[in-house]
Amino acid sequence: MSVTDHVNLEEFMGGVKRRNPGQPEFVQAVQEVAEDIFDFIEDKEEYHEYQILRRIAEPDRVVSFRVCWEDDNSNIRVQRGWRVQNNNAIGPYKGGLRFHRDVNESVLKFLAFEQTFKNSLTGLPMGGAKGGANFNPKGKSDHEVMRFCQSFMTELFRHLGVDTDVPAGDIGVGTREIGYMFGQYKRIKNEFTGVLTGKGLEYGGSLIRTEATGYGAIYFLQDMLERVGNSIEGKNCVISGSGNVATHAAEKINQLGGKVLTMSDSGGFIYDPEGIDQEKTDWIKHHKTHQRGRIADYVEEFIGAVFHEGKRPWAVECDLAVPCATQNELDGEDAKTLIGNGCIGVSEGANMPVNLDGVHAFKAAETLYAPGKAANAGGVAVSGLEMSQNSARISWSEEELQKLLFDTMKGIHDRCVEYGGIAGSERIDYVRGANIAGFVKVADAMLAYGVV
Ligand code: NDP
Ligand code: 2IT
Repeated sequence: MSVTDHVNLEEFMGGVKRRNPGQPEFVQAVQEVAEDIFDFIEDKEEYHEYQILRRIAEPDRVVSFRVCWEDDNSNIRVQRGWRVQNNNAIGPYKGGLRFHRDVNESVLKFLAFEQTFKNSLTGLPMGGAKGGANFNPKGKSDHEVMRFCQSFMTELFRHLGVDTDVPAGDIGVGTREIGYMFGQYKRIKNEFTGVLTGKGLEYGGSLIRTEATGYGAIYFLQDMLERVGNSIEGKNCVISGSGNVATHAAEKINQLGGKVLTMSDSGGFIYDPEGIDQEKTDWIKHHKTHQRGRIADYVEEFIGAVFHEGKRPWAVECDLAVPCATQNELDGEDAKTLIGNGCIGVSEGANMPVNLDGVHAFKAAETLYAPGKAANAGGVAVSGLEMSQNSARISWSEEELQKLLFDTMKGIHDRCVEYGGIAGSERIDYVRGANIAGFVKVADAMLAYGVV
């Protein structure tokens, strides 16, 4: 067989597994995309000849580096940092930075791969990247976090640039960390540019960037429900996580007349039968983001709520589920439990929170199921708008940005509908729609460049 002969899905995935040993998250993300793309490109010779999917599944570059810093007790600490620049066919590399104990190359490669399709779906000119470090911010003082961020940026800066690579936040990286990293970049380069997004409003940040991912995930859920004549009004919703994405998803569910029953963190979940309304959501935001507390403390504050230690919320009866914590937090059994309990809609605020068995279960049950690369793209879309505002040295009003976010999510929904139609049915396969719509733009740009 010559290298240009068509390989089938199994042969392709065999190669991906062989070339990426010990990287299960990356293999999983590629598998989920390849299942749809192989079918789509079957009769499209150019994509085969130019090995487009094979090339997208091989990052342009993976940079890894040592990050040394000194803790408050004068101990020298050593962490590993990475930037995975997956693909820049349609724009500068763009994607978040994650600081979490469990970060490794596999996790960042899967996130950078997903980001490539997600950024393409937004319609904005952004390539895909992700980075981070195996640094655990929990229990660290502000000064420890600052010293870590400065050391991290002292190496990372040489790989960045407004037209090269523009990072942002993700798990464990919020406005505080972006501030420390932006300050260090500015100091090293003697240059004030929009090289990071998610910045504070005082130094070039965009209004509604903080809210964008969670709001966007709920707009997408609303779009899917509206298409079948339904809505969020009066629905019970189960949410996981209690960080940036989860709290803003909860806020939007409340605004649209739904009821939020659960939130979680790595310690367990809280169930509040009265509903986590706006006031309670504000308390969680403050407690988790500013006081850096635990979700378990909620039950001390709000009577009637129960904390389930070490558990995830998927067995709570609901109409809608919005996983907003981390990858593989909802498996096939959880999906079946949700379906059995009458859940009709799932929107992924997190990246790849549902494992492959779960994806297959939702597809088989005809659940309205939106994959993260479509549903959580509102965050990076507003990051793209932050880049535009920084380049033009202007700032748009909240009203303008809210409308842009709303319209962007609708645009992504409509592109998924365009590519995700199921023959002989009114239904939409949103996973397939997102994978193909995201792929086509990147693939066609790559074809235009020839072999590079
Ligand atoms: P935050 O750091 O603000 O919050 C993360 C939340 O998830 C916390 O409640 C955290 O609990 C929980 N969590 C993290 N890791 C685990 C784990 N291993 N097991 C159980 N719970 C866990 O992050 P974000 O809200 O920004 O990110 C959440 C998800 O959304 C991620 O998948 C991220 O990639 C995705 N995303 C984020 C975007 C953004 O704009 N921020 C954009 C698009 C997607 P604890 O406090 O105990 O660690
Ligand atoms: O997963 C994601 O899309 C993000 N963490 C946001 C990336 C960004 O560049 O705003």
